[in-house]
Amino acid sequence: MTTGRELNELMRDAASIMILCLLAAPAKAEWGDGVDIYKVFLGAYPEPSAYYIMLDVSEGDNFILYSKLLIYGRGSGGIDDWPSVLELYDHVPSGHFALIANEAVESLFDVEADLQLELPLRREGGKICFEGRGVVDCVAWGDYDGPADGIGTPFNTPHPPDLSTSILRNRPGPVDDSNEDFVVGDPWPTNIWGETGFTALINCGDGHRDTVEECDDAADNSNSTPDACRSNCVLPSCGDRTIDSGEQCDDGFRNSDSMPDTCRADCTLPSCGDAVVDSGEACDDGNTSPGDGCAADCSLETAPPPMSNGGGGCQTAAGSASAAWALGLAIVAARRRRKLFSSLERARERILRASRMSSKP
Ligand SMILES: [Ca+2]
Ligand SMILES: [Ca+2]
Ligand SMILES: [Ca+2]
Ligand SMILES: [Ca+2]
Repeated sequence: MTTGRELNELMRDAASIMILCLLAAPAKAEWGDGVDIYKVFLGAYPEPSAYYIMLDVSEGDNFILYSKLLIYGRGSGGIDDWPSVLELYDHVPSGHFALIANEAVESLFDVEADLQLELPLRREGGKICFEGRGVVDCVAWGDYDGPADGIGTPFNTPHPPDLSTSILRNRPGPVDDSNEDFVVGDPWPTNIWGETGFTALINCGDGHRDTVEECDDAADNSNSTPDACRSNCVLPSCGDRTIDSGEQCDDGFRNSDSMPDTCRADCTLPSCGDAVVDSGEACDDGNTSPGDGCAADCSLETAPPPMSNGGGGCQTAAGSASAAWALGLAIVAARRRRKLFSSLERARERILRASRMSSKP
């Protein structure tokens, strides 16, 4: 016999199970753990030190408070035998991911991490275990050769996972064998808000020119080799701090058309005639024409060039230059006169003041 109270409890339990089923992905219930390492990312082509771990909270509640991640290296001896410990302190509602990522991931994928990953992960091989409320879930990969309990055969062993791919939970699981429990996955990280990061540059460096890339020469991509495809898969250019063909200099953002003695914005060396007074130049009027007060070699001109005319009474270029020089001289003379006048005025005032004082009784 089922009493009314028992019936109520049964119905409540059934409702709870239904809610859980709605919140959780269907396959997750088979794992039973509640929390799984869902995805591990060990670097991208354009950013080999972009690392993240995604945890999947399939059931239970606000779990990761007081939980931790143990991050191992190769495991076969030395310091790698001792895991780095990352304390987890946040709440993650059921049915969400937690993104534990470093800054390189945040900037590469333009996504916010839920928790900062300050420790590097070892791409060649390693092991990560989640430990919380008695639950342990581990993944190992590559050349990891430490204790096999809980991980069986490391994923992709003995080779490291390819850059720009992830180690992704193979549903349904687990059988506690990393090579069975995980498959090659996509690189995209998702945080607790359900925001998935993306970058068009994810395959820069694979040697294949993807649609968003200007070039891709795989290992030959370089930020320091002249004329090489750059590490972010853009073509070499003036302003990228490497002197390429057709460039005399390249100081990147320091290239300037106003600072003396700097590489110019078009990657030419500073010179006489570039309108900036550089070392060894007394003037630079932006041309290399003589006869305008600043000579072709950027020295000051002190005498007018010879006057001449074209024979028909028209002014020649030399005549124009001569006129320009004469105008310059006239301006200088006027300034000098003004200066002389004001100093004469001041002297006169001083004399007047002195005579007034001396005339006092
Ligand atoms: Ca590419
Ligand atoms: Ca350049
Ligand atoms: Ca100059
Ligand atoms: Ca000149």
